[in-house]
Formats: sequence, C-alpha cells, structure tokens
Amino acid sequence: MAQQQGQQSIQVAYAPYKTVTIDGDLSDWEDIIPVSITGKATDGTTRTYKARMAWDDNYFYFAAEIADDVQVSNLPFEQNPYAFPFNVDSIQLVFDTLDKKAEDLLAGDAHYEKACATSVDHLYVATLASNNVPELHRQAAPGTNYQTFYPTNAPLNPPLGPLNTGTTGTQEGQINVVRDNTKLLTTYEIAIAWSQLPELQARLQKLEQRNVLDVHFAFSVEDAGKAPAVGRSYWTNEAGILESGAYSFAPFWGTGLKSTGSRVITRWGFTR
Ligand SMILES: [Ca+2]
Ligand SMILES: [Ca+2]
Repeated sequence: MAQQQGQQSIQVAYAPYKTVTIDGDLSDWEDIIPVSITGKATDGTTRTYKARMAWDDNYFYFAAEIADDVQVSNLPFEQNPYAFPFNVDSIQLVFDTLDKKAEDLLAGDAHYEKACATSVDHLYVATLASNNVPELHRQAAPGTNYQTFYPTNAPLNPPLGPLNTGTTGTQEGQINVVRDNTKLLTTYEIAIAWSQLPELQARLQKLEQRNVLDVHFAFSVEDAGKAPAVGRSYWTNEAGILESGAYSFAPFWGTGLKSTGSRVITRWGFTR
C-alpha cells in the first residue's frame, strides 16, 4: 500500500472562560492560542492578522494584532457621522446567534429556511478614528434589518452607530486600539457587554464545565489605503468554509458573494 504524506495547518477557533483588561496591552491574552488570517497585498506580499477570543460573566472579549503599513482613519463620529467605519482600517465581528430573526418574513418556508437574510444577527465594527479615538459601532442587530447607520435614516431599536464604551451612563462595551507606526502594527482589545448579545449570554449561562458551545462567528479585517494595501480579508475564507448567498459583512450592498465573506457558518467553540 502506498504511503500518503502531506501537511495541513490546523487552527482551533475557541473562546475560553477568562477575564481580561481592556487596556491595549495584550499580555493578559498570552495563554490563549490565536487564530490567524494571512492577508495578501496587491504586490504579492503578505500580512499576518492574529485574533483571540474569551468570555466571562460580564463580557465577550476579542483581541487582534493587525500588521498594517499605513493607518487610515475617519474623523471621530462626533465630527463626521456620515463616514462609514468599515471603509477605513477596521475589524468586523459577526455573530449568528438566533435560529430565526424577527424581520425574516420567509421564516418557515421549506424552500427558503435560514439562508440569505437570516445569516447575521449581530455585526460590530471596531475602528480607530483620527486623534486616537477608538470606536465600536453597532452595524446590525435583531430588529435593525439591513440598514446601515446614516444620520438621515430613521432611528432603530437597538440604535445603530457607536456603542457607549465610556465610563458614564450605561456602558455597552469597551474598546482600546493602539497604533504603532514603528512596528507597523495595530492592536485591538474589545469587550462587548452581554446586554448587547443576550441570546448568546443565555446559551453560555447553561454551558456546563468542560463542555463546548458551538457558535457561528466570523471576523474580517479591512486594510484600507493605497496599494499595496490588502483590502478586506475574511475568517470564512481563511477557514475554507464559503457558501454564497448571505449579506454577512458590511457594507450590505454588493455583497452575498464568496468573495465578500459569504455566510457566517464558521464555528467558534466557547469553553468553560
Ligand atoms: Ca489587556
Ligand atoms: Ca491600512
């Protein structure tokens, strides 16, 4: 019998139960093995993006180290609410947490089922606005349909746009983004309060020790700017699990293709 030989890279997408501090220093993540995406620039060179996830009783946590030659930022939202955060250097976090969405008028149709419009339940965009202002935007949630925040659109519930990541009022999350122009590295550290992801929190509260909860999750990395900037890279593509037909990543126009991330059916294991 002939022997077969080969090599394959294995990545483990998991989120252990662990508390981290959102201070822009990722030393508290070192015991978590990252996943990585290899971004390909237009000149053929590559950039490495590393991401880690964790959770505790209060927050979902996400951290990333993004190799990026040139930082491209919007003005802070307060100064220009018309700018789209996903068009500049940014990270998108996409969750599929519900079997059905309230706005899915075709739910229950055997020929339809969960396919196009229902793939995404929560979408967040993290970015570093100019003057070192980190922003964490809500881009979609159950009930917001596929609208994108624009100042002249009618308000939605929950509202789109920046979350309250400050220390006054009801905090919805935390974010710290550190840009290092010497190392050409951008570091993101993000926490999303469970009040923003209640159905995922409910499932995690039932997770017993040493068990795993499979959640459909993906992230994307935008390297904006002039060539050789990478453009958009998707975890779904890196994982090799591409099924077209879903508007999963922003912007919600011209997407639904394998080349724009496709459906978020990549599994992420939450462990306890
Ligand atoms: Ca930290
Ligand atoms: Ca860039």
